[in-house]
Amino acid sequence: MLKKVLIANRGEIALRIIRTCREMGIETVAVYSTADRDSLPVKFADEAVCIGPPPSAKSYLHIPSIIAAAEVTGADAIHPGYGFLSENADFARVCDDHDLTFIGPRAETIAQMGDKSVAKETMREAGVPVVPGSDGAVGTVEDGKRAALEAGYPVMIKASAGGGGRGMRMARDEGEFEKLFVAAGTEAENAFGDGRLYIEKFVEEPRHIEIQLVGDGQGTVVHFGERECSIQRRHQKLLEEAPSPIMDADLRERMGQAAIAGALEVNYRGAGTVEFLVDKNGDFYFMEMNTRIQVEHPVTEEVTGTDLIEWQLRVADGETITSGGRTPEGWSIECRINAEDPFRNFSPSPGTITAFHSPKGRGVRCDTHVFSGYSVPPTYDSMIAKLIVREDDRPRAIAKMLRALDEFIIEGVKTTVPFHQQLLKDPRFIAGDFDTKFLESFELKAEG
Ligand code: MV4
Repeated sequence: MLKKVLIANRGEIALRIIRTCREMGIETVAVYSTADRDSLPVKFADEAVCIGPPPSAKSYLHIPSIIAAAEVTGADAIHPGYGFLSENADFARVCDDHDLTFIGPRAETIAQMGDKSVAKETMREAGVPVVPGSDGAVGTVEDGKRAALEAGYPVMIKASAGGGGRGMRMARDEGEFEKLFVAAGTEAENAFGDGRLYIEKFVEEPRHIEIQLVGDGQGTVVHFGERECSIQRRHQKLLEEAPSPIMDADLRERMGQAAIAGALEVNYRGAGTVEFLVDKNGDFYFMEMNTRIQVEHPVTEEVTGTDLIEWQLRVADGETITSGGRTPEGWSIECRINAEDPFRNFSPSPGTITAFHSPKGRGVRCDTHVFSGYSVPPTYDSMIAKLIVREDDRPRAIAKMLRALDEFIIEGVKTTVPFHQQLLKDPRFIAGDFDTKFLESFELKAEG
């Protein structure tokens, strides 16, 4: 069994991982930048090692410091959390080279899924539905135009090295294709040092629905149902729920089996998420695979009664999966509470939190590293808490979330709490009638 795990992350996810390790009797090592010296992960871990100054490149992304911290503390594994090094294949390889267990997929799998055109081809070979378009990356503008004509306009031009909406263009017709193709290629080259592009048909007003799975790397992959993630703003999720309002048992079974088939194609080990676009007709298409634990994993934990961090630790340690996944029961919603001003275009609002009280009560969970007196550093992402509720059905979950949001006391910084309060009262949201474009037309009312 794993004896000591180093957590190469900060904030709520570092705390979340420490908690499960504690429950499993695994010792923990926190690493921290000087900006996080007084943080809860540093207090709650068995040991803590400072790895550098605030900028991520010199601390949470600095591989030599993290490996050194693991070696001096005698850790035998590293959990990367989400963001930072969690989907960095080189880091996973360096861990292997130092006989440290990387808690995640094999380095090769991370690299394969990180290249979005390779990931798509891999899924296609496994029989997973993919959006019609080019076979992998296209070499030239001419090849791109040919693929676009064949798929039919409008099309998406996507960067192989991209993902999460970066380096993406939509072309309405052949007339504008070349300039958008060149622009996307230049942007991808500058952002990722890799200008390769692939083409696919544009899916109109899709929903973003993702399947949570866990594989043991020994031939077994199980799924834990879906999460509805269509409530996004500029590719940042703000609210997630499980199940999806559009899901039925048949669609869940087909999407779940597709996700499992894709993961088995790479003999997947670890927790992973297969993201799908779902169109108006209920047809679904592979979009991307995330090879990490995700921010929104708690809604799946709540409706399936599963500790997904525990599963990550178990399969990383070589345990085989002997029982199936779980079918969701009841309803769970997560609101991301960010230190941002929703009335000022969600601009960051770092600073000291002078008063903090989190909502409580039956079916209420608040994953946060914040306490009264905590200073939100300007250096990292602005998420300060995840408020998660669980109830028997969606109307009750919405009512519980509104009650819980009302209990939040956060003074000193602006937060996304008022945004969520208005969203949860929107008739279209309440009806479950929304897609990934919903927030573009959602009008926040001034606070009265
Ligand atoms: C698409 C699409 C429509 N058609 N692909 C955005 C993030 C990246 N993972 C893929 N994305 C999209 N790909 C085709 N062929 C629309 C989006 C998209 C989107 C997807 C999920 C959630 C929010 C989104 C917001 C805008 C565009």
